[in-house]
Amino acid sequence: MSAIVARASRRAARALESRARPSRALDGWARDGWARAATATATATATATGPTTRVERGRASATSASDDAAVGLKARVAAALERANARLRAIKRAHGDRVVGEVTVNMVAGGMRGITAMLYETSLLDAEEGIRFRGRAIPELREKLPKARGGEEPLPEGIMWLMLTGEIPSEAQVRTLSAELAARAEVPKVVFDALDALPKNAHPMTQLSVALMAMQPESKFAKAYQDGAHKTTFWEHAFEDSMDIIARLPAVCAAIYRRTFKDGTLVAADESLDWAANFAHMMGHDSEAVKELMRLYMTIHVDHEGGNVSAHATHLVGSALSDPYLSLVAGLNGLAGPLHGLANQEVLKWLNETREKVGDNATKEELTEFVWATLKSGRVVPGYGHGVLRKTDPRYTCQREFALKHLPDDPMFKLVGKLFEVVPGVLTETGKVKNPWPNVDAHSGVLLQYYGITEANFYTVLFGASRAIGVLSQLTLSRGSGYPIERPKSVTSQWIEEKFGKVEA
Ligand code: NMX
Ligand code: MLT
Repeated sequence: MSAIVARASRRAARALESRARPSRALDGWARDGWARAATATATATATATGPTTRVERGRASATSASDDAAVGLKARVAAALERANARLRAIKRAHGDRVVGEVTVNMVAGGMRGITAMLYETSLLDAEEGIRFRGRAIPELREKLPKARGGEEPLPEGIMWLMLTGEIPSEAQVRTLSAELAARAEVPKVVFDALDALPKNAHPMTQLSVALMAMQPESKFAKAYQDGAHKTTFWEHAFEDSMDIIARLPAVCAAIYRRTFKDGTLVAADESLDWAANFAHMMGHDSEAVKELMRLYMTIHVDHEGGNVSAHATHLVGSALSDPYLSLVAGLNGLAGPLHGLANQEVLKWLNETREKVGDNATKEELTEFVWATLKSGRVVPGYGHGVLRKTDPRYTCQREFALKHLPDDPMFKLVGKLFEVVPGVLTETGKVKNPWPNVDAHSGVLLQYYGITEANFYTVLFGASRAIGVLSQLTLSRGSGYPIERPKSVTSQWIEEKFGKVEA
């Protein structure tokens, strides 16, 4: 057993122990039988699967089932990869030469919209129905994924397991994963030093990017590559880095929050909490309601198939065998754009602007006029429209359901509801907007501000922490399936004219 595995195993064992110990405030997180269930699952999964396949044999030689709390998930990923790779080989044999779609000049010149051009297994977006994670829609996942004790929202650890393996995890499996993440959560000091070197007014997304880059020298993937690792083991190193990154994100993001918007003091992790609840706790928000919101938020933002800017950028950079730190930062820098993830920040600002201008009892006519004024000033209406979706985003709908249950009388929530009645009509009237309906960002800020997370500039960091789970899961699978370096062809406008005929300008 390597020193790294031994160290991780000792930390995992300590984390499991601390969960087995009765704690002050468990906030719904199961106390009894915790360690027993986690250990039993890790052992049972490893035994049931057995190191029978090529990928698994590689895994089994690197770790030992009895002392690595992550083995449950890693073994399932190995088995899932073995199945997926066999299927992909068969698909290529049977359908490799089939035509998927046509590419027009408008598509080439129009942001590649509508071009089907990549494999991405963790989720798939349907223009009418919205996102499905491994074939399962959000309402089904809210019902079936494990929850915190006493909680009603799914734990993000569950969707991570699902994306990596294609399987709905048991409660015990999710808790094993949660324990493993807690065991890896220690953030190296260099991250805080790097953050301290930045001005406090650096945008939180810039801070997140810098913090992750400060951790990059620890990349196990980069080290393994330099040490000459065989390509069939790349996924394991990507998995290890991904686990480390996801484990540390709550502490890193909370530190950014507290140094930017609070007094800079850090709140210690509470190891009795699940990943999302601990995130809220370290930010300094401790109500059970805010923890439930974080669980839901972190689950629904996790992935949106492969073509969105953050997923695609991560995927593209990863295809050059850049390690998961480098790849994720590429994706997060894309998420920081106002047409992508930063839209959640822009929505809250725009809602506040709307409220200041028209008040809480605005008529539909007054709101319509305000929306037109936004458009006429050359800006977009943030939170509306989409590159693929052609209906209301189910992530908007599930946040609305949460609001109806927990904050039905909040004036900002009511404003969001009223805008839903006027914005689609206005956008349709422009004659050019292909999807006039709200997307995920139209709602998220209103829920966060209700629970005291009013700092809009931080919202994209929350989106990014969740998105990391999805894009790093796919990155691990991509390395496990040996996807090649991504390199589409580009052309010049002169090439188009030479091919189809010269035109008068
Ligand atoms: N407000 C004003 N104009 C819009 C909007 C909107 N919400 N949505 C689309 N348009 C315009 C768009 O700018 C384009 O105008 P032009 O031809 O003058 O350049 C025209 O309508 C056609 O665009 P579409 O094909 O409908 O949309 P596209 O696929 O190019 O862009 C978005 C998709 C999401 C970038 C776009 O709808 C938008 O800018 N929305 C507002 C920002 C936003 O909410 N982004 C978050 C997306 C979700 N996420 O989290 O990433
Ligand atoms: C996302 O969650 O990534 C956004 O909805 C943008 C997209 O899918 O293009």
